[in-house]
Amino acid sequence: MSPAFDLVVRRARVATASDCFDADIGIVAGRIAQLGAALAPGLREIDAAGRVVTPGGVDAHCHLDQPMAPPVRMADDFDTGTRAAACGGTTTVIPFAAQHKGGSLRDAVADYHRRAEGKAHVDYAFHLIVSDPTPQVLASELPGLIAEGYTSFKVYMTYDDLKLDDGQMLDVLAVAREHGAMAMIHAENADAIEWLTRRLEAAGRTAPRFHAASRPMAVEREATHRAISLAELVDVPILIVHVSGREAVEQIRWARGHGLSVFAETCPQYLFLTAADLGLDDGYQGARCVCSPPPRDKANQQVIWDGLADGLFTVFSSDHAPFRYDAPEGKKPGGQEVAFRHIPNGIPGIETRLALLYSEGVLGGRITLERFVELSSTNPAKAYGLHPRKGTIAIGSDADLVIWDEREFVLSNDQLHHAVDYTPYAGQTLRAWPGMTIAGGEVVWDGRDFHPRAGRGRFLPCGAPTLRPRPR
Ligand code: DUC
Ligand code: ZN
Ligand code: ZN
Repeated sequence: MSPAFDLVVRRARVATASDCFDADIGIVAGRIAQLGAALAPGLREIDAAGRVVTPGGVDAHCHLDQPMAPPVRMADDFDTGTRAAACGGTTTVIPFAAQHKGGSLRDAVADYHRRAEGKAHVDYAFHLIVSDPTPQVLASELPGLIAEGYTSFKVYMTYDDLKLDDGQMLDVLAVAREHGAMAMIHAENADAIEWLTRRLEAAGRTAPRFHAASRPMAVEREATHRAISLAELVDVPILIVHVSGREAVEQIRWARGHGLSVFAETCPQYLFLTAADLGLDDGYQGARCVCSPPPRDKANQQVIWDGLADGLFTVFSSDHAPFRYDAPEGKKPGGQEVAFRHIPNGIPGIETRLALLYSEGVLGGRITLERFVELSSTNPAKAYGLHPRKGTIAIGSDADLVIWDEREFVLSNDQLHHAVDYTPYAGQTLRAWPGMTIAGGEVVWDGRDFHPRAGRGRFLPCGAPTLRPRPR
């Protein structure tokens, strides 16, 4: 008799967003076919030996091979980026197909498919970035793409080449409402940043550490409140991405208190880094941690932890934006140590996201295991229309699983699989790491080695968001 399953993961301590229970997991054709005690034999058997097994992570905010203005280039493409994702326990990524001002959104999507095709090691979907909402984009391209499975898009309130004004924001939010898409908002006030940056530059303050001074919390707070107000006018849910600290958190709590559907995302840099990581003097090393919004201080880290624990945050993403430090296409554009306004924004984190949150959040006693799963896998899958195929351990879901090894070690960049020459978290003591990652029923990471199969990762068209606002 042939085995009942292709693979059985035995003696798992299964964790979902709602429960933890002991079970064997039977897998057939890349999907979970059965959960139960003493399942029939599989062609292959893996003994979890009572270790925690979570759904594979869904990293709903990462940037891979996103076109940049030369000489700057992202270090990770779909090969190295999804390799790193898999080794860190993430089995679904959602990077961004970005429209250029003056360009077509459809062309951006076609170009991004070419960049991903045949390279991804884990499944992927695309968010759109809308930077030029022309009448054609609003009336035709965006609604058409939403209907085809690109059901979320990001808009920026800062960055000259991406930012929308308030009228344009209202226009795209109206499209999100009419066609049931999720709007993700980068909330920082562009004019205020420009004004502060010019003042700093006039005073000769151009070292990386002044990046933080050019984007204080008031800049994020004002834009967060404005985004909330614009969404209220249109009567549409929004998701504020990469929330960095108290001031934006207070705006989101205010909105929720007024019954508005405002979802929120935060990222590891706001839990583990502070503005001091941008430098205490005028040295250039701090360029490694230049990202926007910038990391704040210890007190704000605590505010973010509180929001993760109490339900304020919906989603925990990496905002992986990979640039090499010592490289002319990276943090030293053209080989130069440049003024902070010219440093490419972003830090790597696709591989370390889950282990950081599991170590300090779950094992540090700050959040429950169920909440860890909800923030890092279930909610992102729901927010972007991939649940229940992704984001849970249930019969019929894709067999994307992480078996956790709980052990203490000090992180260094040589352990990682991205193509970046540093991690901002080097030296951090971690208490767990994925001992195995299974994607679509295949072992992609066994705790020591990565098992590549070109083209394993498939493109996932997304459905409508199924996230529901938390009761007040
Ligand atoms: N900020 C962004 O908005 N995106 C990429 C990286 C960053 O720092
Ligand atoms: Zn952003
Ligand atoms: Zn980003």
